[in-house]
Amino acid sequence: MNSAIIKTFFILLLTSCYTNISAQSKNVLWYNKPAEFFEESLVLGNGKLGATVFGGVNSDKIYLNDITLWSGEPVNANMNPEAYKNIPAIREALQNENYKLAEELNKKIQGKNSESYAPLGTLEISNFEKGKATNYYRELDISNATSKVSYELDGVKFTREYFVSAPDQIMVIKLTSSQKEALNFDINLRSLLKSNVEVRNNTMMMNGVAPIHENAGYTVLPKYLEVKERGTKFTTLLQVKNTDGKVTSSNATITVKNASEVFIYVSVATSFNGFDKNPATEGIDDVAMALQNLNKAFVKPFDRLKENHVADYQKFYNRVSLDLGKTTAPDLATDERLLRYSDGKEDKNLEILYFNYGRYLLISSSRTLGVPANLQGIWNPHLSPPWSSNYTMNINVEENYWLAENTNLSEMHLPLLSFIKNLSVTGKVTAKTFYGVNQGWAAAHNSDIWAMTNPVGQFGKEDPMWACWPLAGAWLSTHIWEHYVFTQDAVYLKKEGYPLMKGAAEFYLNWMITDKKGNLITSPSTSPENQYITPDGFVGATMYGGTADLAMIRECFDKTIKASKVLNTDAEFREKLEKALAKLYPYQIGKKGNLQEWYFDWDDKDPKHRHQSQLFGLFPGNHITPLKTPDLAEASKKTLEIKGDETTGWSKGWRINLWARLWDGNRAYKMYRELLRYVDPDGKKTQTPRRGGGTYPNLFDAHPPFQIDGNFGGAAAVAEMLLQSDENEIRLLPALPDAWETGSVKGLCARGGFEIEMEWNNKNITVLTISSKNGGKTALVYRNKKQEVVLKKGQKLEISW
Ligand code: FUC
Repeated sequence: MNSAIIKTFFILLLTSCYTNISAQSKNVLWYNKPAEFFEESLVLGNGKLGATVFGGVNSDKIYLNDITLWSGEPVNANMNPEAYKNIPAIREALQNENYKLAEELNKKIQGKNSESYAPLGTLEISNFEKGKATNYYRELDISNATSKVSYELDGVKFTREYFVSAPDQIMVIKLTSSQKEALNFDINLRSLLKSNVEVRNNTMMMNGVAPIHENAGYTVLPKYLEVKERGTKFTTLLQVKNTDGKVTSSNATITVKNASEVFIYVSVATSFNGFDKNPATEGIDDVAMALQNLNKAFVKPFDRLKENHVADYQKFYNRVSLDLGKTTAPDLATDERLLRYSDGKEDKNLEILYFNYGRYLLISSSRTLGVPANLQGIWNPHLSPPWSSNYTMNINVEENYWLAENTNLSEMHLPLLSFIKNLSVTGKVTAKTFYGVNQGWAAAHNSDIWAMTNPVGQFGKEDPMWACWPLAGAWLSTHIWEHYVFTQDAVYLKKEGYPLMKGAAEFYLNWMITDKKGNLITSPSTSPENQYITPDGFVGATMYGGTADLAMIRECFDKTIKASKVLNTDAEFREKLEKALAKLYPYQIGKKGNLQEWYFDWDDKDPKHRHQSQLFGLFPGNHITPLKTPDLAEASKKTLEIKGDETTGWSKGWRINLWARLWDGNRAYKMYRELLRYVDPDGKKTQTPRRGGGTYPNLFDAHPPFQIDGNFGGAAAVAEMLLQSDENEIRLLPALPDAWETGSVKGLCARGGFEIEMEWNNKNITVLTISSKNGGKTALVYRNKKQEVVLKKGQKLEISW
């Protein structure tokens, strides 16, 4: 062998080793069989069009979604105009400590339930060659947001590549065969909704309409599919480009024969034209929109579309990178990897993959203004999805956005922020008609694409424990402040953000009443989805002065005060908020040393309940900290101990953040590992099923069922373990677990408009770089050292410790 050949041999050997190493990846989910269940599929999205790829051999199924396709039409916020007249009677019952009566009366403060996120359709590619494939491989590469399938059938290698592009608003699938003219397949489209499919000039068109649906509580009514001339229309267009072979069509099928390379282009549009526009009479022309996107994309070659897509995606994704040092985990398919990890084995890159996957999911599901990522992001195959796949605002929709700012995805926060603006419009009516408050706006437990803000419960039919809760405005207003404080975008704060914050604060200022001791409290009040037991044994939810209400109001007022100072405005209003803050019923520590959830030290019906809203001030709020309020931090810790660690996916995501804020890295890490515990797909029947809160084979969060909030909460928690900040300081590695003793991270954001890059070894920071978006001052805190830094706009500073 001459030396050139030897050199090539070693390069090839090295490359193959490298491929194996990189397969145990921080960026690739891969499998050696097609998905059978939804929770095994791989998802793609451009923040509007979502695709769920199964990658089957004989037949490939791809669920399609459009984030703007929901049942219903603009909400009539004035649906229960006299509900507020019941508030005095509820308050009186509560004042007389008649909780049973208060609970009954609270049902009068209810309106309709939310609308439901609709499944758009299924694209199916059915191969003529049937048989058993060998060398099957399926992957999702989240470093470029592209999925691939390859396999061999009778000695012929088939490949498919899929992506959903944001810049070109198109889904593209490339199919190839290694042997010339071996591609033979049919393409079909179908929908669970009322729809029609036809093919003209080899272009397939599916038109349909989402139902008008008065959801009686997460169930499908028989009337659901009966549509007249109302509801959101949708169009899916599909066109095939081939370099050889033949494309023919019948009524509803496109057939490809004897081709070697084929490209399928899919565009989708709906008539949704904003939360307050009737999608039937004032809607966008969905046919024209889908056609325009298809035509524009179709003339572009695959490689160019892919280049545009990858560049656009990586602009966001590449902002952050995380490394956790040496790992010895073997090269396994992602489902096996997750199983192995669930058995307690080390796999640091899987921990990073989950973090990266959270960022991937947010970039892929949150890019449509006014329409935030819903309970399933954008990926929903069900006609009647769990909890209507709506916006649950007592935790879930907010948790979706916990990673937006700190993992450098500020733009992805905008769909939620613009949605808050919509809520403030219907919320003005809700404030008046349900709560009798003529100032500001209010929002309650659920919402939907129509920005409904009314308390749900189908006008008195459902339990106040979850239906009656008007605190969403307070919670959401803190997202506005977070956006400002991370980006330092004072123009946004002034023009859009602050008026919304002020509106939320005005509502609560006027909603609160004085208790018998002169403190400000809410009444009636509930604590999200939890129930108390009174000393005489009554189990209920309605009471006064719930800790969670007051914690959210504290944050809302505090942040509104800060915003008014930044903008140097509303001094008088600010003073009112300051006075109110000083009068709020203070936190109470219960007999068990816990942070009391109820006004009184009552027992919980379920002491291990998944919600922990009384800890709001610790996270996502920040008025409880181990330094500023050590007693309250200790009581929060006790509360978490009492609750234990076994809980649903989103709840684990929250608790990891809470432990991180208590600076207990090892406990946070323990729970992070539990969040990544393998859960069987919902429909899978095994002898010893693995169920509970955790992670499905496709790394989707298992509540169970699938909810995306746990993915986002878990990813946010990783950032929270590495970096915490407020308006004045940045705390470095505040909750670093022993398992992450060596590592580096780049691109995490801190409040004040800073970005951090750092390396650590043996749990000690070795190098740190801080840069500033807008110029400003902060203090870097690491262990017991504190260092002030002042940076100019765009300045970068390297600091050694
Ligand atoms: C809240 C939670 C449930 C579920 C639902 C979508 O009601 O209590 O666990 O996550 O939202």
